[in-house]
Amino acid sequence: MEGQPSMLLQAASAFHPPPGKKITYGTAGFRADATILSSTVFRAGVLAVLRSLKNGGAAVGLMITASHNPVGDNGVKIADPGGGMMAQSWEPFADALAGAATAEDFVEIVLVFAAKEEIPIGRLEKSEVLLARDSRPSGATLIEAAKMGIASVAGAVAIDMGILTTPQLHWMVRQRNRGWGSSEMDYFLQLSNSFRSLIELSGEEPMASGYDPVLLVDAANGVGGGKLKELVKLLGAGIEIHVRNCGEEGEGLLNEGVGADFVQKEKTIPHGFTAQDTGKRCASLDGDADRIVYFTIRANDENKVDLVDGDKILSLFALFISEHLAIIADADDEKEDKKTKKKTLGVVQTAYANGASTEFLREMGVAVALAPTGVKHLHAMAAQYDVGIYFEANGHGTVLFAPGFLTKLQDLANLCSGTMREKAARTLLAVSEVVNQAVGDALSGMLLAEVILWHRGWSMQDWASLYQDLPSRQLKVKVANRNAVSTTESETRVVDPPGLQDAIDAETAKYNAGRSFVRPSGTEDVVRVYAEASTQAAADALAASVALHVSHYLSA
Ligand code: NG1
Ligand code: ZN
Repeated sequence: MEGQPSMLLQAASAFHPPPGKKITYGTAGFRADATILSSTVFRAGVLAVLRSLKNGGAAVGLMITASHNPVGDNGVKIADPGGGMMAQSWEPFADALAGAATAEDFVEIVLVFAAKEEIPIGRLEKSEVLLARDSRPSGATLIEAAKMGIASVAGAVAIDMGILTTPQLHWMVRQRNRGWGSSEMDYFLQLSNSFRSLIELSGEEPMASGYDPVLLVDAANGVGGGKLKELVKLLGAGIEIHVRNCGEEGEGLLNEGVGADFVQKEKTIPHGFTAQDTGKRCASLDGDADRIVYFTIRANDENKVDLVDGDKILSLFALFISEHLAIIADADDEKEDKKTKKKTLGVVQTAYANGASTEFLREMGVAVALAPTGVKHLHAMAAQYDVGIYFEANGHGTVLFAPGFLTKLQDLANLCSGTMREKAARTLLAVSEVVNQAVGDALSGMLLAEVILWHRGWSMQDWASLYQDLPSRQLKVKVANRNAVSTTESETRVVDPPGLQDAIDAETAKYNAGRSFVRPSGTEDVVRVYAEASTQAAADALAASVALHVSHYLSA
C-alpha cells in the first residue's frame, strides 16, 4: 500500500482494541475503563479529522473525559463545527471504527466510508482538530493517542488546548469557526463581561433583598474548580464564590461522594460540606463541568439536601427570559409581537422532568416540548425557537438564541434608546453572551442563575418554592437484553414488548397524579423505570410494580 492507506495502517498497527469488549458511541461518546481506551481514542482522532474534512476543513473538537464516571474511567467525544455534539448519523460509523478487529479492517472501513461520503482523505486538504482533556490522570497518554490518530491523516492539524472543561472546548470550536476569539481568556472575558453587564442592566438590588452574596461550590474534584477560580477573579464585587473540591491535595477523589451527579441522585451532602453550611446557597458541578445543580443543606437533617435541579434552573431562566420578552412585546405598536410571543420562547424537557415543573411552565404560558433523553435531542429541538431553553433534570442544559432574533434584538435596542424596551433587549443580548450556546455549561449557567437571583432579590427558599416537586422514584432493572424495549412519543410509551405499556397504564391508573414510563438506558446495561405520584410512598410503590412488569416481560 502506498501513501495515505499505508500511513494509516502503520499508525493504527500500534494500537490494539480490547479483545472481546465492544465500546460504542453512546449518549455521551465512547466511555470505558481508561486502561482499554487507547485504540478507541486513536481511532476517534481519525474520526475527528474525517468530520473536519467532511465540513470543508472547519475545526472540530475532540474531548477526553468521562464526565461524572469514576476516576478510573475515561472517554472521548467529538464536537461538530457548530460546537454541538457530533451528528448522530455518524454514530454507526464511529462504532464500526472502534469495533474493527484489526488495523487492516480499520483502514478498510475508513477508506470505504471516505469514498462513499466523498471525503478528500489523503489529498493534503486542510483539516483541523482542537483537542482537550479533563483533569483525569489517564488523559495525558490518551491525548497522545488522539494526536497520533490525527497525524495519520495527511494535512491534518491538531491543536492541543490543554486541560479544559467540556463546554469550554465546545465553545472554542464554535467561536473559531465563526472567526471569533477562541482562547481560554476570551471565554473567561465573555462570561465575566456579560455577567457584569447583566448586573448593571438590573439596576439597584431590590429593597429587602433575600439574595446572599455567598455561594459555596462543590467542583466534584474535577476540572471545573480551577477554572471557576480563574473566572471568579474577573467577576468583580457583589458576589462571593467559595470553591471547594477542586481536586487539590487532600480533597479526595474525582466524583467520589461529590459532584452534581452524586448530589442529584443521592440527595446527600457532598464531601467538604458540613452542618455549618446549613441554609447556605450551594451548587455542585460534575467532573467535566457541563452539569450543575443547586442545593441547600437541611437544618436538623444534616446528611440530606434540598435539591434545586435542572428543572428548577430551567424554570428560573424561563421566568426571567419571558419577563423580558414580554417587555419587548408590550409596546402598543407591537401588537403582532405580543400575539406571537408564545411562539418566540420555547422550552424543551425530557420525560424525566418533574411533572410539577412542566405544569409550572405551561401555566406561565410557555410552550413545552418533550425530547428523548440525551442533550443532542434537546438541543436540536430548542434550536427551533427564537429563544429555546433546554434542560435535563440532572442539570445539563442551556439557552439558545436564533441568529435572526439576535439581530432583531440589536436593532430594537438601537431604535428604542432610553426606554424599558431597550433595557430588556440589551438584557437578552447579554444573556445570549453569558450562556454557552454550544452546549450546557455549569459555569455559565451558574452566572445566569446568580444574576437572576440577584435581580429578583431571591433567597434559595424563594427559588425552591417556585413549585413543589412531585414525589418521584427512579429504579434500574437488569434484564437480558435492554434493547428489547423500544419506545415512542419521546420515550413516554412502550411499543415493544407488546403488552408492557398496558400493564404500566393499569398500574399508573391506581395512583393519584400517577405517571410512569420505562426506557432502555443509553449509558448502562439496564432498563430505567421512572414513577411519579402525589406521595413518596405512592411513587415508590408505582415504580416497584412497574419494575416487576419490566422483569416479567423481559425475562427470556
Ligand atoms: P441514560 O443512561 O441513557 O439514561 C444518562 C442520563 C441522561 C444523560 C446521559 C449522558 C438520566 C435518567 N439519564 O443517560 O440524562 O445525562 O446519561 O450522560 O439521568
Ligand atoms: Zn459532564
